[in-house]
Amino acid sequence: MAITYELKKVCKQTGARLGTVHTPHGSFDTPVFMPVGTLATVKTMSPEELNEIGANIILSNTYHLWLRPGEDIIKEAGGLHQFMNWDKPILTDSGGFQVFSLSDMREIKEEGVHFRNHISGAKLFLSPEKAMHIQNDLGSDIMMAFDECPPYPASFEYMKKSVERTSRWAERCLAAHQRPTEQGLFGIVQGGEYEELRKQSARDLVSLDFPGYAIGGLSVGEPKDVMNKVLDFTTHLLPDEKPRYLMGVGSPDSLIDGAIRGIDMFDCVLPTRIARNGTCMTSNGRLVVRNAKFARDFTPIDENCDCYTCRNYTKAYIRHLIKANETFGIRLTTYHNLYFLVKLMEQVREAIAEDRLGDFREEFFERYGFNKP
Ligand code: PRF
Ligand code: ZN
Repeated sequence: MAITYELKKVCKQTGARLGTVHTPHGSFDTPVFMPVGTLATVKTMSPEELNEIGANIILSNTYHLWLRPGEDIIKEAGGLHQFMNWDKPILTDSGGFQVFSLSDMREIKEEGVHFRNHISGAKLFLSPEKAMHIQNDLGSDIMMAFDECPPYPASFEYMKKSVERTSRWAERCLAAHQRPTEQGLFGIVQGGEYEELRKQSARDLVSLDFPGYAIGGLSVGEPKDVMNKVLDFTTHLLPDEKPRYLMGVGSPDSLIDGAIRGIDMFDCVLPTRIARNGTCMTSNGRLVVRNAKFARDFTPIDENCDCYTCRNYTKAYIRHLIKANETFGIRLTTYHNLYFLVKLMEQVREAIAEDRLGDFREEFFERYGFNKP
């Protein structure tokens, strides 16, 4: 099996899991946050910098790499790891979600999804078989099944049909997967906010025995308490001996609340995206470094951070760079935000090891400002 999960400890205070996932390109400890490298690069960061930050797995996207440069070129380069010079684990999303979020004019059929290229407008078709073929060519350590992520809110009737189709697609993904000993394929549980449908989806997928499971269809516009409720009734439907991945979630509070609900893996564009418009995550909450009030602030973004950015540069300087459209500015904020989340997950793992993640949550939320009305 390409992917194995080792459960090391469960936090007595919260039920959060401490574990390690083993892949053909090495292991990573969980709970983990995966930086997003959509187009075979985590925007503005070199692999050396990602290593220095402490990132041990990154995510990339089937859909984007299929459109450019094309999976054939990446295969010819020796696979995605070689192509982008990253030798640690890579997870690729299947393209399902990206088709639904980037493309208007799409038609969902049993065989797959017809849609238009979000760049050129050309007609395209993606199916479970095609998504597997592309991910096999990319050579990622963890591949994702081709699923449908319906918008929020969706009716029970629509969601039921969608969940059943996603289960049939999952079966087709397993059948089409050509390299099961080199690459692990994760199933994706859907079902929106409906407990009955999450149960049905989990039951279908667990019976197919994937090496890991994702929870999809969350963080699509629903309130936070809906997401937490869905996690409360979904994670325990999944086998304890497999990793669980909450897709597209990366705000600090959701990472902690997800871990408490038994999630092991997370990814999100949030830290890198907000960095590019000058917003930083700090131990005291979000900080917009572009703000005029920092024009003469010669202190670091976060006094409590020991990242490269905070050890060497001031808010006034970073603000100047970003306002002047100097690339170095967004490199500095991107570095800091990724470091912040990677360090946060290290602290979460330490707290689980010491049975005090509940206390850690209280302290973190208080400082970050989540407890304020
Ligand atoms: N499915 C897939 N990728 C995803 C999602 C999903 O539901 C989400 C939902 N937040 C993010 N990325 N395949
Ligand atoms: Zn920093």
